[in-house]
Amino acid sequence: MLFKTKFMPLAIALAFAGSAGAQEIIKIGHVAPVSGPSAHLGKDNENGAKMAVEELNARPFKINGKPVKFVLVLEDDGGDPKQGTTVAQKLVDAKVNGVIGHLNSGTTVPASKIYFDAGIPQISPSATNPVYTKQKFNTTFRVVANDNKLGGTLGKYAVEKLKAKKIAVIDDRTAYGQGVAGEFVKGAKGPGVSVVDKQFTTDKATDFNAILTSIKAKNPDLVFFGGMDSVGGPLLRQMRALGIKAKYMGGDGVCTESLPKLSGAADESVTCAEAGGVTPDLQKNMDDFVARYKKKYNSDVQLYAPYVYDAVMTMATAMADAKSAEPAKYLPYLAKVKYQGITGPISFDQYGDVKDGALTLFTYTGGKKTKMEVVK
Ligand code: ABU
Repeated sequence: MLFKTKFMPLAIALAFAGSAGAQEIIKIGHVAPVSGPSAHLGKDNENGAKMAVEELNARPFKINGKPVKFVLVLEDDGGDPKQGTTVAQKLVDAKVNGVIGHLNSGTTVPASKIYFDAGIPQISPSATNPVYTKQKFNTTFRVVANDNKLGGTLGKYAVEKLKAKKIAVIDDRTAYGQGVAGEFVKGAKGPGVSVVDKQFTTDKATDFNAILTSIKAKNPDLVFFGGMDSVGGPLLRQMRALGIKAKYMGGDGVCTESLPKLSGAADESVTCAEAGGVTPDLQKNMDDFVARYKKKYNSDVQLYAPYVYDAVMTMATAMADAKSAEPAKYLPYLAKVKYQGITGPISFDQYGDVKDGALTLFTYTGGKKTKMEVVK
């Protein structure tokens, strides 16, 4: 549109119109729980998205030869499935070009139907329940390994490396906790290995005395917990207070920088896994990201901020490949994207799962999360 008036010469009007046309605004929705028990993890995810968008705008990033401006539309799902669908609809109504989120499987899966119906591409940086990408929605992608790999590998590790024989399993009955615990049990097979107790809690529980008393009576040598650190931390604290000396294992939901503070007992007896793996050749890039994050936010990366950062960059790369940020136009390019991220090379299989998803095993030493090994 031209705004030539008697007060504006034609040359200036053309320059004005040209620059206005050049600055396309691309809205990226980001959803995570920034309230509730997992707010510290939601904030971590949000920070990763902000870093990516600031860096893209600073370049500036070009699509079809023109600099574009990315704007984040931030939503809080509180980790609640119902709130998750409400904010998903809000993002659709806001006409976002794509969505990064949600954090929890329990919110990501129901929200994915809303994005699919609207044709909006979604990349989850952290939801690991396999169902998310198995719904025949062409809009669902994730940049982390799923619970088949995560739970299965942890189960094998418990038996083969930690030599666990009597195993107790607790889960929080969420899509994630129940799923990862189930996969752990499938992986924890071996001569003389048995699951001696299975207990359930919720993602809001604070008192585990009853279930831990039952577990203590079975004298397990390893306790696996499927759930997030806000429950897994106090659970570990109460385990130790009750005199349960068993090794403690959890999935990515407990594998956070906050576990020592939340449990007061995170040490070498704890094994957990992140659903991604940074190989030694990429470690420097990751270390640089972690340092930049610390400088900017004056706090440590909790868990998935680097994966969120990579998810945004992957989406932007697909837009550049497609020469368009229109969802229908860049979606096929996202399905075949190749992006070299700080967390590793990102491309997707036929379901939208990251190809060759790795995971990383951690323990805790001196109150710090300590990397043990990357498992491909
Ligand atoms: N993957 C652990 C945290 C998110 C989730 O899947 O619920």
